[in-house]
Amino acid sequence: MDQKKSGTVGTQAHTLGAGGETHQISAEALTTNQGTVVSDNQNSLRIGARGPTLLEDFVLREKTTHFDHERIPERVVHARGSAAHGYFQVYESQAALTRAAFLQDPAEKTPVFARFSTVAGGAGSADTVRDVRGFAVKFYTREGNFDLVGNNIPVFFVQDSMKFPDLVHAVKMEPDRGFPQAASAHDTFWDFVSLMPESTHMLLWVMSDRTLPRSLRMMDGFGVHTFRLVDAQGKATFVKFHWRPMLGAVSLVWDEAVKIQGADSDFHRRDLWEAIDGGDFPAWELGFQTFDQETADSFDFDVLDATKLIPEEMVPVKLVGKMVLDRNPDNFFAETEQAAFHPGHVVPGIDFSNDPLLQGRLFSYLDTQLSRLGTPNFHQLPINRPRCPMANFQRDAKMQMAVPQGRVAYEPNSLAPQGPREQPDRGFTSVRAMESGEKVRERSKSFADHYSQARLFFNSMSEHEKNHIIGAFSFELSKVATPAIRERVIGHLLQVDARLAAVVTERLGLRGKIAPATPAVPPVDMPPSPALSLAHRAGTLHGRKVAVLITDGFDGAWLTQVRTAVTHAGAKLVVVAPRAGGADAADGSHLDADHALATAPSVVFDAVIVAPSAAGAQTLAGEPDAGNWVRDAFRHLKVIGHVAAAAPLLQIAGVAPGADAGVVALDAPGAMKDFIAAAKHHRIWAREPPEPKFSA
Ligand code: HDE
Repeated sequence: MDQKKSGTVGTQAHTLGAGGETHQISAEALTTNQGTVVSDNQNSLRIGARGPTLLEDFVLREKTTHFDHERIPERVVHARGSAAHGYFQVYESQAALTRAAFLQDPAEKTPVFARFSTVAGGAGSADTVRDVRGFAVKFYTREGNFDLVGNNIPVFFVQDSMKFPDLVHAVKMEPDRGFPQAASAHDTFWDFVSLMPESTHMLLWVMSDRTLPRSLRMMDGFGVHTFRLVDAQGKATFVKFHWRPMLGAVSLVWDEAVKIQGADSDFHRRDLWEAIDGGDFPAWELGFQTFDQETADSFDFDVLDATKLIPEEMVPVKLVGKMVLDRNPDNFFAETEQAAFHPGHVVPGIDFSNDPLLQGRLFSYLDTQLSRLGTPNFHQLPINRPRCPMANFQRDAKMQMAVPQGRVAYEPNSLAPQGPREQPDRGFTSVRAMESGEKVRERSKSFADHYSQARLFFNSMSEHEKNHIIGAFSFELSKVATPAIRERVIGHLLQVDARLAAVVTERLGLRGKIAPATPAVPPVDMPPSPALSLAHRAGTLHGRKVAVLITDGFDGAWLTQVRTAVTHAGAKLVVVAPRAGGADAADGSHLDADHALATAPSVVFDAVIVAPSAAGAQTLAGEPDAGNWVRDAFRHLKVIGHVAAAAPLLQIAGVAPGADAGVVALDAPGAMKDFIAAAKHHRIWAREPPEPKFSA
């Protein structure tokens, strides 16, 4: 086709919206950034069709220059992230605790933008790596933006902000070789944490199922630090923030997470996007753990220490409101990438504590925006802009989008009586607090107990959760090449739990006696906190994906019933067939497939149904992809429903019909109910070997 002609057909243009901020696709002329209409977007300007290109070609140079600068530095941590818009609504007024505007009126919907992330990997890294997840929410309240910049784990690796760059350097790719990407299983990470006893509690969490969430929609969130809520009279109450997913909190198993990295490295991003796109809006409840100074003083630990949590059994979590994410971003870069979160973005009614980690963060997040977004005017980007009036005398700086009027850019002034003025009554006021002491670089003695809560966490886990922690330590330390580092970690584990330390030692094949680490203060045994275990959360199929594997000759009427049952339980039925085009039912009708078998291994589903025809099952029994589909579903403890005709395929996969409560024959009437009931539990834990000898 003639290149020149094809370029002029159906050209679309981006036009600047009225406020200059929105770009809408319209069928108008394609222009340069200066508005000059472009006649040819296919060919650069040259002397003769085969001659040299001219420097004069301002269209080419503008387009190329803009393209060359499309990338901005990725976040130094939390680079890989996915986000969505939504709203928050409080259940009832929290005026008794806080004057924060968005926590007063149950009828008021406060817009939010929530970004979830991994910590260690780069922007293009895989979603299902073992890592802490960021859980950052920007509330666009009518009294300013409040950013709750939390994680999916309630504690942190280090107590003082001074250690954060070291932690991050240790976990990121090793600087000489540039690997491993998005992984803590390497020497520098374990070297650092083994020398930081305060990391032990967090390590227990990181080696647990918490760092392998099934979905961003199915994980908890925590504000981590102690904050303050402040009422209209200035009275402050300490608070820990919690987010509880309405879809339940569930995790992947390790082998599954690893295989998903190959099958779909965008697994979490796609899952969040598709759920919202399909109208299945994820939601979380916001919880407060509130307490006063006297209660704080009664604890054996310090509430200013971010390596400690407050067990819910000691201070219950009160659910105060709900966040619903109901809209995907229009543009990943403009919104998700340019969103600038900062724990220092607070509103009247919310204040900080002296947690030294939080105090350091209050500096870091503003500073990082200057290098990432390049200007102190980052608040003018649409995603960061407050949705309430904003006025002050800050002026100029790079990429100034506003055109302030008048000659007054200072305060006090008498020349602009209508200009913005401070508001002693309704403005943000810090909690009045008496602070005194010597100027020191010193860690409080109240931060010295590094093992009691690590023990608490381990002792609060169910058996399978404990085994997963043991498996993860064994796996990660097996990838550490320096024996002294492994032994130092085991020294800490000996202070946590004897079996944990012994099994990890054995799995690593370490010989000789390893000395326990010397605690700075003797650990205390706290009563277990069942709330820390995910095993006690109620099961549901809501938001889950159930895959059905069919072949030509499948039973169409039966499949319709299966779809009804699965949909009724709140899940989505996904049809997988040997070919992308789908399969013909026994009655001659045709069903399109959602995926071809080779592109949709069972790891990306929550439960599976094997429903080929007898002939189809014979053929599939000879296909490695099909065998792996069933074998992996079984290995990953998923509930497997099957028709009688599936027997040859089950046999190849080593799955005996009726092997356990999670292998459900679906031919009998009413059997679908059993399948749904079993699948709600997500995994058949009884199927898992109690203490695998070598594998994770
Ligand atoms: Fe962050 N952290 N952090 N962090 N953090 C950043 O800010 C930092 C910490 C968290 O989706 C950076 O804009 C310091 C704890 C989330 O955009 C940076 C310290 C918690 C996100 C930064 C911490 C977090 C970040 C990188 C120790 C849980 C992603 C880019 C004092 C409570 C937010 C950026 C998003 C991002 C600094 C520790 C959560 C460099 C100095 C503890 C969810 O400013």
